[in-house]
Amino acid sequence: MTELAELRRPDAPYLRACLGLETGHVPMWIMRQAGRYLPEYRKLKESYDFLTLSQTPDLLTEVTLQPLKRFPMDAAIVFADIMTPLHSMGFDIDFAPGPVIQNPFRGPADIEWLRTPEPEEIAPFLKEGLVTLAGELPPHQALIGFSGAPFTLFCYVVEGGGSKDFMTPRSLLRAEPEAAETLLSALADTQVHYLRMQHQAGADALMIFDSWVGLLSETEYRRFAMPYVQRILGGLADVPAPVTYFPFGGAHLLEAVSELDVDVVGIDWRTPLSKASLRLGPGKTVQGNLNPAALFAAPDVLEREADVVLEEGDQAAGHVFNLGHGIDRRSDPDQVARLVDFVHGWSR
Ligand code: 1CP
Repeated sequence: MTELAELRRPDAPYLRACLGLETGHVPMWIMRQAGRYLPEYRKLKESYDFLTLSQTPDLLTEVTLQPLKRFPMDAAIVFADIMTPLHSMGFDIDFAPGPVIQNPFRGPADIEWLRTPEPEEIAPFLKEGLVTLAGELPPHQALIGFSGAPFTLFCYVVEGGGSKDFMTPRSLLRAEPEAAETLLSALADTQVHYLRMQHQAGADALMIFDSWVGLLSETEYRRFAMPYVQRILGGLADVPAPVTYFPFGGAHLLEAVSELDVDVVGIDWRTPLSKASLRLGPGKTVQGNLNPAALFAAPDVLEREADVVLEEGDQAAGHVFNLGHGIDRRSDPDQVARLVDFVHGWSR
């Protein structure tokens, strides 16, 4: 567990809420807050593709700060992707707009070229961007670094891109368990180096996205996903930064998730925060979980739905307000402005 005194920005409400401490207002940020719903992001996309934007220090810094220029968010999340560190493992990845892996991992033969990179080889452009960002953010705004969780990354690099059911990776776990384990371990070790680098460069908090664990039973989760998340957490044990774990679609896994040594658990919109918190047990802050669709509702309906989330979150050890998944690209920025005002003006 991280101590407040070890943090670089001990007064930032987001970081205090992660540790379950009192805050003047409920802190908030929005998953995918830098992205296509913002006209200024779409403008940059006319000149640069996603890889260039996310791999050029000045550009990734600018995009990270775009939402903070519009809205008084309590945290910035660095503009990268969960695929960003995988280039250094030997994967050839494009974006169209989701990730497309030219050389998917399909079995033992691919162990030949798979690499666990040295820490300094992983995304040096991101390190440079984080140093700049940490210098630019005021003390009350926190900087979040992130990675994918091994199982979710495994899904993409075995499938070769996005999928509804990721049947190829789920088959590989059974057909080639040893090769699958080698890949999962290499993914975990690379994320440890990558997350440590992000903290060292200036990230105040770290988040691990496990977007596809909803495909697994609890038994499968405990075998193929959870041990590798634990391997990452073990590798971060001496890093003084709150860690958030987001098992999207994982309501059926919360008892297992409660065993993870993380400060915050992200909850998607399907589970009320009070129920999630009871199942996670004491001492864990919850993050979430307004339905992203609520941003398309009339202002009074949006506020009513946000109020329910705030009341629910008030029953947990700590609450970081967020959407229950990434913001939809058709969302109206004015509705986001309204939401931030409402959350910051809400008092228990
Ligand atoms: O053309 C574009 O604008 C590219 C779209 C895009 C963006 C803006 C991609 C491709 N990635 C990103 C940035 C990104 N990805 C961030 C930035 C920080 C922020 O939140 O503002 C983050 C945190 C991610 C994380 C990410 N990427 C996840 C985990 C969260 C989740 O959504 O569940 C996943 C699964 C990805 C893979 C990915 N990258 C991009 C897309 C479109 C996808 C989904 C692909 C699919 O499954 O079909």
